[in-house]
Amino acid sequence: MAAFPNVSKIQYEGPKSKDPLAFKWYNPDEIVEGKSMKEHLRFSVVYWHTFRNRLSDPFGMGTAIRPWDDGSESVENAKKRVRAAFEFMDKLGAPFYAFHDRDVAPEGPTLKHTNRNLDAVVKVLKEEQRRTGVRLLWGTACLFAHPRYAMGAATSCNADVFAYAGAQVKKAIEVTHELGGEGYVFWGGREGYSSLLNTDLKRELEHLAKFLHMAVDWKKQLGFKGQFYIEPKPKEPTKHQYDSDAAACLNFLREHGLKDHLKLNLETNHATLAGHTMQHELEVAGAAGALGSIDANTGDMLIGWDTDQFPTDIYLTTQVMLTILKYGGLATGGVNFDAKVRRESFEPIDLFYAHIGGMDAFARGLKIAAAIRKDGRLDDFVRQRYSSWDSGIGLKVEQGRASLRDLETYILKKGDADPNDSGRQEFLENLINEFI
Ligand code: XLS
Ligand code: NI
Ligand code: NI
Repeated sequence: MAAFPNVSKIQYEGPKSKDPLAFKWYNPDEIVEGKSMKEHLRFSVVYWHTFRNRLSDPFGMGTAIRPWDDGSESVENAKKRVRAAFEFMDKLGAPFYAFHDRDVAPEGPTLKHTNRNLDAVVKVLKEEQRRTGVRLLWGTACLFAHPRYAMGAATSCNADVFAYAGAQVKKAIEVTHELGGEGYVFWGGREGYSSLLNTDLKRELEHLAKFLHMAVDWKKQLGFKGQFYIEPKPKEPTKHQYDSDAAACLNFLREHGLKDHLKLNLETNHATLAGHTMQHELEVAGAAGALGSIDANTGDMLIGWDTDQFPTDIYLTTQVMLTILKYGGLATGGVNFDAKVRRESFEPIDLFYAHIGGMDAFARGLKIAAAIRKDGRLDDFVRQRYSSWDSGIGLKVEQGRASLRDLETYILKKGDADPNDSGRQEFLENLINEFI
């Protein structure tokens, strides 16, 4: 029985279409900057929000209507969910998906049972991947939902919990490898603290580094070639998450000799929770050669949590795509919709509307960003703004050939610095709006 009997394959119909089940902008085979939209954007559907989220909130029970799901934690039900998920992704035309181990298969009484459950469901995932051609963008382990992880996993005060988490991650990497995953994500679910009164921060951070090194070693032994990512987030569920933003993650990776092994998976709503824009986070990662993948969503400025809404703001997607194009695109990563429909949008069809909207918003952002780049005025302006570094004293500094004494000699001779030029922010904002 089909899960979405009234939906057929979503087609591109162009901007004039009034069909809510058609793409207006996402035209998979259309070439932008020498690559198809499909290759640029590498859209991915998340299993947890799309197929496991019942749309409850702290004040009310789930509202989601999901006829294919009997609500039980049985392996049989998990398998039925897989069929529904792949029907959805296939009809949507999303080339990738992402999951946590515990999204796809239920936990059993012991790790051995749990692994057996996972293997049974992975078999079906494999079958469905083969049937539809949908691939795994990345896998991950859920190290935050079970009560054993209340104090964190790799940063737990309890060494047994650390061991359990390690065993779980070992298996999750194996399963990701088996499914041909292009990557594996470490999001520090509860790696952080609620109170420093009971927390040995230094020790916890060292444990986290040990944990990641073990994962890197296991990856090598296994021959898994996928990319590892770390996903920053400043708070929620803990008051202070260790991987708080791109800069903090990069510093941690460098300090512990992990920089070559992990890139960043950046999420829009996490960026804003950290007091940054998504573009800032992307630029920080890009500048460090660590721009890996994105969790595409958006927050609500009036709600202070990770609301994980679908991205629909063209201005935002334009900024994101400008930076992604600037740094050469997403190689192994993708535009992964770590987003959920609102509690009020409880029908199965809403899952389609949400994803189609997000895909169209990113396709538009891509086209606008490419047009801005082709136009060249923005790039020219920035290049011109820094032109004093292209020759003379600027070039000497950049080449590491100048000392403070040289700077003194230079300015004493000159008398004063050349005047600044206007930053022209408003002019540039108007320029961007020409393209939107
Ligand atoms: C939660 C995170 C999570 C990761 C995967 O806020 O975004 O969904 O992406 O564990
Ligand atoms: Ni995420
Ligand atoms: Ni999130």
